[in-house]
Amino acid sequence: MALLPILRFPDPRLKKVAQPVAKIDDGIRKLAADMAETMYEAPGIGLAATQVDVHQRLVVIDTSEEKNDLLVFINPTLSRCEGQQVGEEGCLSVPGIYDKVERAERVTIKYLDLDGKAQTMAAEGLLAVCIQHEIDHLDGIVFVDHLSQLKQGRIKSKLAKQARVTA
Ligand code: K1U
Ligand code: ZN
Repeated sequence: MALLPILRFPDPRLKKVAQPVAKIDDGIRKLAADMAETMYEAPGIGLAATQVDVHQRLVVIDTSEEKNDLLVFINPTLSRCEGQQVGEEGCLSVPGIYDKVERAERVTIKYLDLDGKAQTMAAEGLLAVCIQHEIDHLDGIVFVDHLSQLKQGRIKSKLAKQARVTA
């Protein structure tokens, strides 16, 4: 397995729309394993292929306390969204920035698993938020895109300052 570099906002590659995975082969299985290792090491509760500069529709998530419940979603789609929740979000591509985003409270997701089998899952709470956040990444959307222009400007300045200090 390998740790993959994570793109940082406002890298324009985070805006690319990912393409559906055409064939689930050993390359895709290795990508999923490398993404899971990268997510656990970060640490984070989710990671989309877009964030590691692979523009295919693949997401890994683990919102469990024990970090022992890895979910891999290939070609995920939201078939149902219900209710509303507002929660604080972070992003491995926007380090050190957290803000409130409105999301659906409950979602139903359709996807392929690593054996290429079609699956359906219902989720609520943090898992539902994380699923929506990761599918946004596949569509080229970062959580800060949900914030006001004023907040986005402040975040860009803060990240640029951080980058100068660490350079
Ligand atoms: O997509 C990503 O960048 C991962 C992101 C997922 C996410 C977090 C919070 C709300 C919605 C989506 C993260 O994992 S940020 C890091 C984080 O939330 C976390 C890190 C360590 C322990 C627990 C959470
Ligand atoms: Zn993110």
